[in-house]
Amino acid sequence: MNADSTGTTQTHCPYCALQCGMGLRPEAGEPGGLRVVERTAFPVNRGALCGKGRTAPAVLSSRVRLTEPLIRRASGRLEPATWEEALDRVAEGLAGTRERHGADAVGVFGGGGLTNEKAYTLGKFARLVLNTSQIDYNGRFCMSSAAAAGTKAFGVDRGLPFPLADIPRTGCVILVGSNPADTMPPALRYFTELKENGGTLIVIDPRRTRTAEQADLHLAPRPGTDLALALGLLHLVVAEGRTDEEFIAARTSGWPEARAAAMAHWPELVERITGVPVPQLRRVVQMFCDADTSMVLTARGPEQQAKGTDTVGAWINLCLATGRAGRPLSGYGCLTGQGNGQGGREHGQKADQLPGYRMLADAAARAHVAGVWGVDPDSLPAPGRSAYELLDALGRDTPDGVRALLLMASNPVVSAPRAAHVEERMRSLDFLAVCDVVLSESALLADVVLPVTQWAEETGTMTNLEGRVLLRQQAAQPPAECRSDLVVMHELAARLGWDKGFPTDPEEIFEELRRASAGGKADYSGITYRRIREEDGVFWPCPETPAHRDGEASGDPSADHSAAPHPGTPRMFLDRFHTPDGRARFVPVTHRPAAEEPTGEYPVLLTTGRVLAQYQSGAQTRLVDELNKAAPGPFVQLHPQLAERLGAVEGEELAVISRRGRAVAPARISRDIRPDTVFMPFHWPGAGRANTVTNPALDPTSRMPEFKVCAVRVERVSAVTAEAGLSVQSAVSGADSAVTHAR
Ligand SMILES: Nc1nc2c(c(=O)[nH]1)N[C@H]1C(S)=C(S)[C@@H](COP(=O)(O)OP(=O)(O)OC[C@H]3O[C@@H](n4cnc5c(=O)[nH]c(N)nc54)[C@H](O)[C@@H]3O)O[C@H]1N2
Ligand SMILES: Nc1nc2c(c(=O)[nH]1)N[C@H]1C(S)=C(S)[C@@H](COP(=O)(O)OP(=O)(O)OC[C@H]3O[C@@H](n4cnc5c(=O)[nH]c(N)nc54)[C@H](O)[C@@H]3O)O[C@H]1N2
Ligand code: SF4
Ligand SMILES: [Mo]
Repeated sequence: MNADSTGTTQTHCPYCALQCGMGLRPEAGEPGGLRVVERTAFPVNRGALCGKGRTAPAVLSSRVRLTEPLIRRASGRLEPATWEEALDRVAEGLAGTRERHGADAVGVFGGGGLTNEKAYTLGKFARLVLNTSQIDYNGRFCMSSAAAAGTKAFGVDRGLPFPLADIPRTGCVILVGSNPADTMPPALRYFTELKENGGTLIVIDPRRTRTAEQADLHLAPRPGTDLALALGLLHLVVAEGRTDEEFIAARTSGWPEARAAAMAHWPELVERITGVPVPQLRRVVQMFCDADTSMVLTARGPEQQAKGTDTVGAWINLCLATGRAGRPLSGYGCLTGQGNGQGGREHGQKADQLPGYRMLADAAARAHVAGVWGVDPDSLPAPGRSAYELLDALGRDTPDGVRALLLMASNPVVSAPRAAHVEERMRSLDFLAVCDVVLSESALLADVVLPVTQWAEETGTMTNLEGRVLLRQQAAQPPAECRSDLVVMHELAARLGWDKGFPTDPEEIFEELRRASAGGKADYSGITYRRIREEDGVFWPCPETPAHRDGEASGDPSADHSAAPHPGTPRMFLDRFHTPDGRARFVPVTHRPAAEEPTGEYPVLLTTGRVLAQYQSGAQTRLVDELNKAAPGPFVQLHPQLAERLGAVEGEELAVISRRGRAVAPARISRDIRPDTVFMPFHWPGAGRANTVTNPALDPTSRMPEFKVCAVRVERVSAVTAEAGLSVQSAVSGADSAVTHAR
């Protein structure tokens, strides 16, 4: 296949957006028949892997892996079937719904873990074969707020506009709601090197995480108040004369309005809203502005809020006002999450987008992509609903209801907000088809389940959190009855009247993607599989230079071979931003409360997130013994003060109850969290499913749900007393001082 002389294939981890490089070598007796070998030459992780990456081959040979198609029979059970029968059934299910209720009654839900080739093909499949507008994907739950804010301010959304390797060389980094010690362990090195080089690290998180432990300064705001915090910092920047007027005049627009909005956020007011004392706010401004260069990096903490777009906008404003953007070693970046969190949002599985980060509502974009696809631009559907809105519309018996769904690479029964409602919507579908590698909680609801090949069994490109396009290379043979998502789409397209246009060879698809993306914001046209192999990845935008194209494709002697291929763009915005006038745009924003604030009935805040040893809905990592030992199940992290008021002891079952439902998990008592807040990881289904409780309130721009804050009541399962609810109130009133001064 792709192995070198030692039998090792260079590839990448199946999980997060760091996309750590690894080598895989066949070896009998190893889990999955593959030994994981260090790939020290790959610059992002230099050989380091976290436990999830190291154990990933075990999922290849897991006993509970799907190895044959399943169809729900008259018995009501999922039973084995042939591929022919299963594909016929899916084609019938989708086409039948369309005939009865129209094209928009058929929905598609994709995933940010899909390769670029798959994400591209899925978007094309939805728009052409199904002709539906109803496609979106789980990336909406991930980085859509940062994407929206980045697009507003800079004119383009690339998570990090610089390589991770720049981090240790800057002067100060503010890490907002990001816990790389658990979510991207090999990347923690960049922050420890920053400190070794004399730089400072500030972490903003309502919990004292393992990342916060590394910080020179840790701020623990109330969940959902990051917008006020950023505005308060900008107020101080202005008040203390730390703005960079030259930069503002030369490279930005909209400062007066943004400045006026920030000035309404007095430090004392911000202290009241966030619980962060004014001296700490001043200290942040000092550390950030004293450094010659500095960065703000956000992750899901501030982004997964019903005001996530404005919140990220406020942090970007802070960078712009202080001249910390569009300059070497300074800037704003978002640490994207899923394996292809970046590429997955660029090539057309998002409700409003076409490949190359073109917009579906833009006539010129439609014309370009329709040209590549060989169809009439008018035949392309309009933009559709966002992820939660799509899930909420499933099975609805209304003219705009979505009655059949093709689900590829997501497990919303565990990972969507207000999950019991989403599960109920999925159960009421006329037809559900799921492509997965395991029988996930969502696949269990399906009428047809198609078993697909996994990362190490197939080739395709991924774009990591730096915008670096990478090549995952096939290193193993899949089980006989597993097929690639690309084959599934090819076969379904053929059954639905599209003999052409849906190839199964990833490189052939990538060649088409290059053309479709050419001239778009995320321009991949200068990138080839060969270049990625030779250069350890290529950063987009990377347009194809004419001479390069002619010379390569035709060997035409008249072509100008002196022009080198475009080198790719590791660092963006150094000369100009991606807006029409080249200036970054300040966006005026003001603070507003979370969609749910604490009340007498629901006096505590719930926030949710991740633990080191489990990945997302856990569908894959819950199959690995080593990971289950490290993280066996859900828990409720709470402060001793809150535990004492509840009378709760370590390990006892607690119920966390919101207006949407109730989750039960053991108490984990810790001083590392604010007393007014509890934390639950969201990796498990069943009684401990955190998303039973979470709030689907959406950000008006990004349509991101508010995973990071909702109001709850916490009760002991064994001894629910009327008193408990009351005494919790007094526990939370002293919350700010307890967490900010405890250490
Ligand atoms: N082990 C592991 N690693 C992963 C994943 C995984 O599931 N498991 N998933 C991958 C994916 S898809 C993603 S998106 C990334 C996510 O990576 P991160 O964003 O680092 O992960 P989270 O745990 O969701 O949230 C980060 C922190 O935000 C804090 N937080 C909660 N509420 C607030 C708030 O209101 N304000 C602020 N400032 N902080 C808050 C939480 O306490 C948490 O420590 O991780 C990727 N890596
Ligand atoms: N409460 C709360 N909820 C959250 C979050 C939070 O912080 N708090 N975070 C949100 C975020 S950031 C994210 S990204 C989502 C993620 O949540 P999900 O979308 O549920 O993500 P995964 O668990 O990775 O689901 C991927 C599924 O696809 C399968 N799969 C893997 N690779 C492939 C492939 O190549 N093809 C196919 N067909 N299937 C494949 C896996 O086996 C798995 O079943 O969760 C969101 N939910
Ligand atoms: S940090 Fe992310 S990419 Fe790297 S090994 Fe762990 S899960 Fe895989
Ligand atoms: Mo994510």
